[in-house]
Amino acid sequence: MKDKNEKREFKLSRRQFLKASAATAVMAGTAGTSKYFISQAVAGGSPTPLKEVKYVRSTCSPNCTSSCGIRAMVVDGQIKALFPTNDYPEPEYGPRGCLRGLSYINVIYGPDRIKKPLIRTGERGKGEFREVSWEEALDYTASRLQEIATKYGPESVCFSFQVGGTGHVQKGAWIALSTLAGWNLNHPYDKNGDLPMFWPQTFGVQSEELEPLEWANSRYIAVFGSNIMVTRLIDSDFLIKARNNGAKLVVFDPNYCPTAAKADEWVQLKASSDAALALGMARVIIEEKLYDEEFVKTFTDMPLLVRLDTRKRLKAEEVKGLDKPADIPPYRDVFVAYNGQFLAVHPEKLELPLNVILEGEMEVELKDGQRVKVKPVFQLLKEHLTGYTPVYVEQETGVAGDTVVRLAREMATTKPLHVIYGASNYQWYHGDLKGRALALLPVLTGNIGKPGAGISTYAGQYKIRFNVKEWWFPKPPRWLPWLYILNGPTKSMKAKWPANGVKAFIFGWGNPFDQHNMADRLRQMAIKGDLEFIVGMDHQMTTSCLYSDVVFPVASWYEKTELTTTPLHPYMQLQQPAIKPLYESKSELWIAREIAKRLNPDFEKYFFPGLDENTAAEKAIELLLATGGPPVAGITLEQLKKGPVRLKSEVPGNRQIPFYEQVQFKKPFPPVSRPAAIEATAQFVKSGRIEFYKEEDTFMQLGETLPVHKPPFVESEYALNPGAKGKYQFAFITRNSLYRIHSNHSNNIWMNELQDNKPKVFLNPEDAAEKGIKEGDLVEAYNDRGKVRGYAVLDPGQGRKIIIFEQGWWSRYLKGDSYNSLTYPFIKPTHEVYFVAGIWAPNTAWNEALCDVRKAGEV
Ligand SMILES: Nc1nc2c(c(=O)[nH]1)N[C@H]1C(S)=C(S)[C@@H](COP(=O)(O)OP(=O)(O)OC[C@H]3O[C@@H](n4cnc5c(=O)[nH]c(N)nc54)[C@H](O)[C@@H]3O)O[C@H]1N2
Ligand SMILES: Nc1nc2c(c(=O)[nH]1)N[C@H]1C(S)=C(S)[C@@H](COP(=O)(O)OP(=O)(O)OC[C@H]3O[C@@H](n4cnc5c(=O)[nH]c(N)nc54)[C@H](O)[C@@H]3O)O[C@H]1N2
Ligand SMILES: [Mo]
Repeated sequence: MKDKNEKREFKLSRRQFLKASAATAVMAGTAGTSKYFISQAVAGGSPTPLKEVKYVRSTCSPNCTSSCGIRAMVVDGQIKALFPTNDYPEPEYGPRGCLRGLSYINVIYGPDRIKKPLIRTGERGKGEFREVSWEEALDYTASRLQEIATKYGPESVCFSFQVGGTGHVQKGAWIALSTLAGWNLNHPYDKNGDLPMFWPQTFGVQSEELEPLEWANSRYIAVFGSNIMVTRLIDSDFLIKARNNGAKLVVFDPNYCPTAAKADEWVQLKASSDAALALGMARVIIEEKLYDEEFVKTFTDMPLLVRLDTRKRLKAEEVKGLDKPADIPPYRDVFVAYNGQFLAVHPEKLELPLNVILEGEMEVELKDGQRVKVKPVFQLLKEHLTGYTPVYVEQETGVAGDTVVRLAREMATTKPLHVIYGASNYQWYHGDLKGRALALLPVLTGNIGKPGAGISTYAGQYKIRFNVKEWWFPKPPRWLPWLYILNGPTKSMKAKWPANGVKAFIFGWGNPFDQHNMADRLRQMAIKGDLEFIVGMDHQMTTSCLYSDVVFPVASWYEKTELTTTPLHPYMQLQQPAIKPLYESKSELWIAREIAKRLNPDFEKYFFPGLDENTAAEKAIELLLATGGPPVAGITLEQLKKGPVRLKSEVPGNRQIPFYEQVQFKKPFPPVSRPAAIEATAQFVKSGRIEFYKEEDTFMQLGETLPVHKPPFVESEYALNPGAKGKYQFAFITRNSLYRIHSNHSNNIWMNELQDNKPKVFLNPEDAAEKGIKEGDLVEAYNDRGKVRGYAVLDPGQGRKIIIFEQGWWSRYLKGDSYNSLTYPFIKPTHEVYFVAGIWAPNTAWNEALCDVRKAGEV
C-alpha cells in the first residue's frame, strides 16, 4: 500500500547534519532567536562564504498533549533541522520533542503542502481544483457564506475547530469572526470523544488532571486504559520516576500495551468492564471501613438524605422546622443531613459536624405534615454495592475475585493514590458510568486535592486555562455539538438546533472527513449536497480538503506567531515564525480579517487592521495576557519570547493539583471551567459537593442515579440492531498510534517507513486461528456500516474478541476506506441533561462499535 508518489523534496547532507548537531550542542539550554554563522567546508576546497544560521524557539502543536518546545535550525531561510528543547525552568520537563515532531520537516516541505488557494472544479472528494488568487478565493468565500446566511440564517453556518490549547490566537480569530457573524461553533472536546462526562456529573468541572511532576509524589498509580508510554511519551518518564520513588504502578487494560509492560502489575480485564471492577473495589473499601470518613462527610454528598418515596434528595425547604437560607445562589440547592437532628446543608460552606450520620434509615416530617422515610446517599451506595461481590465482578470482568479484594485493600491503604482514566476507556457509551465508579476510589479514600493524589484524564490540548473572552468572544458564542450535526436534532437536546439545519461547514486545525466521518455520514452530507458550502484551512492536502469547495493554504507552526498551553505541563509557550510562510500560505488571523471585512466593514476593527500578520498576532497575545486573569498575571510577551513561563495557580509552587482550593480552603465545588461562567457549571453539582447521587429524571429512568456497571453494546449496538448481537462479536477499538498524532504524520515518510508502510489490524492469535488468519495476512474488519483493511498482527497480549485498528490513517492509504465508517454517532441521554459547550454535552464513543474480521483479497 505504499504511496509511490511520495518523495521527500528536502534533503540535508550528512556533513550539514553533523555541523548542525555541533552547533546545537553549543546552543543547548538557550531559548529565543539568535544568529550564528557557520562556514560550509567544501570537500577538498576552500570554505564557501559564510551562511546565516539562526535558531528559533517554537512549539510543536499537534493535538497530542505534549506541547514540546522545539528549536528550528534555519539556514538561509530554510528549516534544516528541528531539535528538542531543554529550557524549562524545571528541568524535569525537558528535554521535550519526539521523532514525530522532529521529522515534521517532511511535512512542512512535503509534497502534500498546499501552495495556493484552491476552488473546487470536480466532484467533492475527488480532489479536482483550480489554483486561484487570494482575492478570488476570499471574495468567493465571503459571498457564498453571505448567501447561505441570508437564505437559511447565519446559524446554519458552522465553524468546526480543534482544541484551544494548541493555539489561542489564530483559532481565536476565527472564533471571534463566528460570533460576530452569528455562526455556530462546534466544541472540539465532545466531538473528539475526549470529554469524560463523569467529571461534570461528579465534580461539576470539564476535566482535571495532576501535572506529571506531581506523579512523583504518588505512592499508588492505578492506570485504567491510558497508554502513557505511547500517548504521553515525552512525560512517561515521570511514571518511571514515581516507581523509582517507591510507587506501585498497576495498569488495567484488556491489552498488554506498552504501559502495561512497565507496570508492577497488569490486570487484564474484559473490554468496558471497568465499572464492575471499580464498584467491586468500592464495596471492599466500604465494607472493611477503609474509607476516609471525615473526607467523605466534609466534601461529598454521602451524608445527604434521599427520600425513599420520590428517590430525590430531601430539600431543606420541604422539612418542618428547616428553611432555605436567603443567601443561596439560584444554581444551588440546600439539602439535608442528620446527626440526631435534621440539618440544612449549606451548599457553599463545607462545614457539616463530623457526627453526621452516613448509615441507616430515618423518618422525617415534612412541612405538609407528611412523614417520609429517608436514607443518606452513603447508605444507598452501600446497599447498591452489595451486588458487586467478588464472584459477580469476576464473571463480568474476567479478573479473579481475590485479586479485586487485594487491589482494593492496597489502593485504600497506600496513599497518595492517583487514578488515571484514559480516553480510549471513556470513549465508550457508558464511559460516564465507568468514570463515576472509578472516581469512588480516590474520593472514598480521601485522595483528592492533595499532592500526588486524585483522578486525572489526559486527553488532548483541550483546556482553556485563562480568560480568553476579550479576544475570542466579541459577541456571545453560539454552540452546536458535533453529534447533532451527524444525527440531526433529538427530542431531548438542550443545545439549539438551527432552524434550517447546517448548510455551510468551515473547518480548520482538524481533518474531520477522516477523523470524524462517523458511519460515513459527513462524507455523505458533502456528496449529497446537504452541506452546500465547505471551506477548509490546512497546510496539507488532507482528505477533508479533498471534500472542500474552497481550500485556504495556511502557515504551519514554524511560519506564524501563536500562544500555546497544554494540560499535561504547566507552561505557556509561543510559536515563533522560523521561516516565512511557504508559497502563498497565510496565517488564519489574516484570513479571518480578510473575510471579516468582506462580510461587514465594521468587523475588521476586531482584527488589528493595518498590521502585518505577526504583529497583529502579537497584539492579540498582549490582549490575552492583559485580560487573562490570575493564571497569567504578570506574564509578558517579552518573557514568553525568551522561553516557557509557568502558569499561576493557588497551589504552592504554582503546581497544578485539582481541587486543592476546595480541599485545603473548603471552597465549594466546582472550581471554574473556562471559558464557561461558574453559574453555568455549578448547577451540575447543586450541593456544592462531590456528587455520586444524580437525581435528574434521565438518570432515574436509566437506573443510573448511583454509579452502576452496564455491559457494552446492549443500549447502543443491540438497541440499534438486535441482529448485531449474533453477527458481530468483536469490539472495534481504534486506539492512538505511536507513529501519528491522529492523522498528523499520516504522510510523514519516515514514520511510515517505521511501519513498513502498512496499516495493521491487531488481534489475538486464538481469534485469528478461528478465523483462519495468519500473521501478515491482509484482513478486513467490517460491519454493516463499513470496512477497513490492514495487515494482521497476532498479539498474544491482546484481549479476546477485540480488533484494534490504530486511528489516523488518511483514506488514501486505505484505498479510500475509512476506519470511521465502522463507528456510530450514538448519543447517550444522560449527556443531554444540561448543555454547556464542551463541558456537559454528548460525547463521542469511538469504541462502542462491533465488527467481524475476515481475510481480504488483495487490493
Ligand atoms: N502518539 C500519539 N499520542 C497521542 C495521540 C496520538 O494520536 N498519538 N493523541 C492524543 C490525544 S488527543 C488523546 S485524546 C490521547 C488519548 O490517549 P489514551 O487515553 O492513552 O488512549 P488510547 O491510546 O486510545 O488507548 C489507551 C488504552 O486504552 C485501552 N482500552 C480501550 N478500551 C478499554 C476499556 O474498556 N477498559 C480499559 N481498562 N482499557 C481500555 C487500550 O487497550 C489502550 O491501551 O492521546 C494523546 N497522545
Ligand atoms: N475512530 C476514532 N476516531 C477518532 C479517535 C479515535 O480514537 N478513534 N480519536 C479522536 C480524538 S481523541 C481526536 S483529538 C480527534 C482528532 O481529530 P482531528 O483534529 O480532526 O485530527 P488531526 O489529524 O489531529 O487533524 C489536525 C489537522 O490540522 C492540521 N493543522 C495542524 N496545524 C495547523 C494549523 O496551525 N492551522 C490549521 N488550519 N491546520 C493545522 C494538520 O495538518 C491536520 O490535517 O480524532 C478523533 N477521532
Ligand atoms: Mo483527543
